Amino acid sequence: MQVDAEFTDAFVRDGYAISRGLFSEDECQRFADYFTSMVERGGDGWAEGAVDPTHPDPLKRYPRLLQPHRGDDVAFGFMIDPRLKEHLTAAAGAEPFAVQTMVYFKPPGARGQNLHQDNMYLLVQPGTCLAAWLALDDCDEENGCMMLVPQTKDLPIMCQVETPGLDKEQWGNIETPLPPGVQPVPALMKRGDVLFFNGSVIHGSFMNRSNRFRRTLIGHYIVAEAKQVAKYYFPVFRMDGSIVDSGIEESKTGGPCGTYGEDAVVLSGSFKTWEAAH
Ligand SMILES: O=C(O)CCC(=O)C(=O)O
Repeated sequence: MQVDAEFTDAFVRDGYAISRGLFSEDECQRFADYFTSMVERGGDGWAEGAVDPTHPDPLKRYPRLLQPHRGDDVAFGFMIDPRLKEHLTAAAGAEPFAVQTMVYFKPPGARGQNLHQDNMYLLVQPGTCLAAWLALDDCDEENGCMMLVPQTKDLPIMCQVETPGLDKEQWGNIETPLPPGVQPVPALMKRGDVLFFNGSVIHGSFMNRSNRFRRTLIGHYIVAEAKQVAKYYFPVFRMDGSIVDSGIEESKTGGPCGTYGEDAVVLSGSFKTWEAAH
């Protein structure tokens, strides 16, 4: 498959790019039905926490599914889909390795995801991680589409800040601050579009204020030159589905994080890894 030069140019320029209509309506309907049935019958062991069908919080009725590819063929097939492989390879310049799948349901009324950088969790070194975010429903600002922050593709991991009250609309009270003068932009997507972005890009999503679901199937990858990734992401897979059993070690620490100085980002504090915090 030939990857559009416009896609690659946009990814290299911005650290993110959307490939329109990469998956068909039918494929998306099948994924949406398959994973919605999975969570509605209890998550098959992949749900984050117990599924509580009567809970007032929509995210407890429809929690996200984490790492279903570790036992589910549909999720595994998505993760190593050749269309994703081609786009990721074009974007990163070399074929990456696959480490994660996730399904978000984001039903009506669900809170969004705080602004963050994915490499704060994956801790890929050297290089970064990559995400492929497939829209299983049309996404817009009303149902809480992804929000991307321009000019953040080369940032180090930034120190997160407390924002009291954020958890009314998002998952918690801590978020990655925006560079001075820069605002997040909405990623307006149709079902079947795939958003690709690197692990430095600050992104998140706001509340779903519509009466529509906003479901997504996500794959996470690490660049070819990576030598370390956080423990949670093992096993690491090649894009042909085989396991990588040497050459990539566990990242151990959080290390320094950045703050916005007068003219440049200053590396100062240190952040706690997700694994250390849980
Ligand atoms: O789908 C969302 O709202 C957030 C997803 C996200 O932050 C991610 O894939 O890293």
